[in-house]
Amino acid sequence: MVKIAVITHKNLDYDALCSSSSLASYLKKISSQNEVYLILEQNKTIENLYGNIHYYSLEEARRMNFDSIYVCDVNEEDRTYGVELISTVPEHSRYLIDHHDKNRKELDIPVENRTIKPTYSSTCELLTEQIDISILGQATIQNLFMGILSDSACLTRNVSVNTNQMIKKLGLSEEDRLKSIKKVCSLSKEQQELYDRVEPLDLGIDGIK
Ligand SMILES: [Mn+2]
Repeated sequence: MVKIAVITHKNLDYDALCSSSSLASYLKKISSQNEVYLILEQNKTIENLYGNIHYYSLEEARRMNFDSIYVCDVNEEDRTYGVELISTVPEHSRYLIDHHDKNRKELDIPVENRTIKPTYSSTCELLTEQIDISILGQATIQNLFMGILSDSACLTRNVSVNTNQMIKKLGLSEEDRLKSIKKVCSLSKEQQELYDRVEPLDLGIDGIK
């Protein structure tokens, strides 16, 4: 058995959640020898994911011994949930998959084990490219799309031709895409109330007559 930890950043957003949970289910699927533990900070966003996501707290993880560790969507010591677990596994078994370019203190992960693509919208886009998505279940595919949507502000920024190709690769139906868009991009009740209260901006400039 190979005991694998998958971790991500604090203050979970959909890209962090969806990339780490998708990678965890991928690692489970590629070998029956893999015993995979997704380690996440408590966050109510987790309830919005597709499929049954089973995860562990840091307290539980501290009591385990891992053979390898995968870090998703973060390369900063102070933003990583469970950062202390990294030093407990052999250096050559530490992996990073991320899309951020500017970092504070970087994680102690060998350069050859880092997959970082700063031009990508999201870690979910990067994962979609790097792994064999045909072995993933529909819920995981749907989660990968949510991660792409979330980090790209619903495909309005940081997108490229590659983003488009990866969305095509996911192969979701229009209906399924809309379901994810609704989850990620619509305003919450509280946000909508705030939005409705916003007055038109007065720039102090007279309109053109
Ligand atoms: Mn991200």
